[in-house]
Amino acid sequence: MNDLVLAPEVAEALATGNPVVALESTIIAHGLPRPENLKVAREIEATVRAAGAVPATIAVLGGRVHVGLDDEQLTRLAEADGVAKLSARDLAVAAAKGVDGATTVAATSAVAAAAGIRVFATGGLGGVHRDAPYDESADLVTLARTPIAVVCAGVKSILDVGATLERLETLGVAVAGYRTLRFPGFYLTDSGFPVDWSLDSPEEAARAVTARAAQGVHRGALVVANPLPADEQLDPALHDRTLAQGLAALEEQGVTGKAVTPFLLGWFHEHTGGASLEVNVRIILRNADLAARIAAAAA
Ligand code: PSU
Ligand code: MN
Repeated sequence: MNDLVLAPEVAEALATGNPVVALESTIIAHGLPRPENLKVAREIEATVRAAGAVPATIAVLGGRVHVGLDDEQLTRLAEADGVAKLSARDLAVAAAKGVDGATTVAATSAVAAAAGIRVFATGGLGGVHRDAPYDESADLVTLARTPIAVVCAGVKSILDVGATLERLETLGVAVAGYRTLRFPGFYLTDSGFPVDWSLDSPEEAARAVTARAAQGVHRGALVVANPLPADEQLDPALHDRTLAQGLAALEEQGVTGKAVTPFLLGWFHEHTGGASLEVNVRIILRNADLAARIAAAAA
């Protein structure tokens, strides 16, 4: 067995074939401001439970990879300073160093699949950034080789969405809209790009999850892109203005590498009078609910 620390409830659900939903921790430690982050982390877990699945928030504590956290561990992650942002490639070094770290979509999906979890909920995927020098999230290549269904609101709208969709196609990551043929734009309902498929119920999405395993052909992820209703999205004019200013500030302040995404999300949260935070929380809770329904239907 892998050296993963499974919470008792998660181990029990996996052993008995009950539904489990993996949740990432970078959202908590780096994507949302304190103190809302802890409140939201608890709400996400409660949402998964209410829809009939066991939540498994994934994070690294003292170097060990945890699948499912208790409230004390969740609090530590949300409140501690110096929690590292860990992609899949960082997990082994983090173990050697014995550090605390939050897992990105890449790390979370890799750990979840290793633990036997088939469904994962997040906010928005990483992807290809808009500006040179070239910056592409490891979320994309990791999803290419990780058999998991990821429920998200598309890719973050701070990215080059068209380029990211092209990369997902090249990498062989399956993409379907949830009840839509428009690819969602995270804060925005519609990114402006179409998708080839829609999955129209939790049961249909669950059939895709089980068919992939039964076929044994495609090793990559299935992205289930769940848009916000149009009346709940961030005002598109406010979005575009804030993004333009955030990208300019990024360059001015010389922010690069893995600090880019947290910087831009923080920029939105500070410059939209709380509106982007509210939208971000709604996105995550809606995705947690849908993921739990898919996991329950697949169980
Ligand atoms: N979605 C959110 N908030 C986040 C992220 C996604 O609503 O904070 C995180 C995810 O963990 C994702 C990461 O994997 O941002 C992408 O970071 P990067 O672009 O450095 O790969
Ligand atoms: Mn990057």
